Amino acid sequence: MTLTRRALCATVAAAALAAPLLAQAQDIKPRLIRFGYGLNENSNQGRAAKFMAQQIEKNSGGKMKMRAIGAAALGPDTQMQQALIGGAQEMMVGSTATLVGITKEMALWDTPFLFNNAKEADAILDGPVGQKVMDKLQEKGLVGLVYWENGFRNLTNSKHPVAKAEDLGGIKLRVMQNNVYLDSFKLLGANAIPLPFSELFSALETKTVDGQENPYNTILSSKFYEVQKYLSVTNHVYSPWIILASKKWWDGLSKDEQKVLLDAAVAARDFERKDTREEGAKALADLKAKGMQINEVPASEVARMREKLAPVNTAIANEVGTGLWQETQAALAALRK
Ligand code: TK8
Repeated sequence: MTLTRRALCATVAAAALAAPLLAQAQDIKPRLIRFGYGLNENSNQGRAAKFMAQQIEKNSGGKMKMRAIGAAALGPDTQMQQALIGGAQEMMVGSTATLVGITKEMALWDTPFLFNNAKEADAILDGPVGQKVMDKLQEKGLVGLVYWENGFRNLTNSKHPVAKAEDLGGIKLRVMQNNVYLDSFKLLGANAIPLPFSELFSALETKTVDGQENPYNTILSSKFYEVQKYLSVTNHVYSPWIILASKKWWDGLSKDEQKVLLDAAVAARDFERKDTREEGAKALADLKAKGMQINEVPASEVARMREKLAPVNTAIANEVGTGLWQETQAALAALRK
C-alpha cells in the first residue's frame, strides 16, 4: 500500500515537474518582451496577442514574459518598426502595408484582388513566396516570423453608399501610409489621404476624412460604426498582418529562445485566423444591428474597378521584381487548377 502510494506520488510529482524541467534543460534566460500592436485589446489582434503571451510563458517555463501593449500605445506601426530596427523594442504585429517603405517586396501584398479567398492567402503567405518576402526584412534589421490575418478590406464612409468607382469621387478617404494604396484610390477617383491608424477614429469623427477601408472585424472592434454610416462590400484587397522582431535583439537570443517565440507566433497565427474568420462571418449582421447601411458592390462594378486598377499591378510587378511577381502568379495558377 505504502509502496504503491509512494510510487504514485513519485509519478505525479515527476509529471508536474516535467514541463518546467524541460524548459530548465533548455537555454532560456529570463526575458521581457515588449510586443506592440495598433488595435485595442478587444479586437482579433488583441485577443491573439494575449494568446501568444500565454504560449510564450508556458513554453519557456515562465522565464520569458511577453507584455502585449495595444492601442498604438508604443506608437503607430511605422514608429514601432523603427524602434525594432534600433533595438529599443523587441516585437510587434502590424500591417505589411506600412513596411513597404522599408522593404519594397512587401508591396506584393497590396496587389488589388490578388487572392480570391482566405485559402489562397494562407497557401501563398505560408508558402515559399511568403517566406521569400519575409526574409527580405533581415537586411533592414527586422525578422519576420509569421503572417496573421487582417483580412479582406471593405469601404466605409459617412456620405453615401458606394455602388461604383464613380461614387468615390469627392470622398476624402483615409488610406494606409503606402504609395500603392494612395495611387490605387486616386485611380478609383477618391481623394486619398494617408494617415496612421491611431489617428483614424478621430479623423472620421471630426470629418477630417469621410471614409476609410478595413476588414469587417476592425470596423467592428474600432467602433467605426459610430462615425460611419455606409459600408460598401468590395473585398478589394486581402491585407496581412506580420509578426516582427528586432533583429538586433533576436540575434542575441539562443536557438531555444527563438524556437519558443516562433512556435508561439505560429500557434497564435492559427488561433487568430480562426477567431478572425468566426468573427468576420457574423460581423456584417453585427454592423447592421449597430445601424450601418450595407451594400454589396455588384460584380460587374467590381470588375470595372479591377480594370481601372490594372496599372497598379504593373507598378507592383516592377517594384517587387518580375521574378517574384511571376512566381506568385504561377503559384496562384497552380492553386486554382
Ligand atoms: C493597425 C493597422 C490596421 C490596418 C490599417 O495598427 O492601418 O488600416 O488595417 O490593422 O495595421
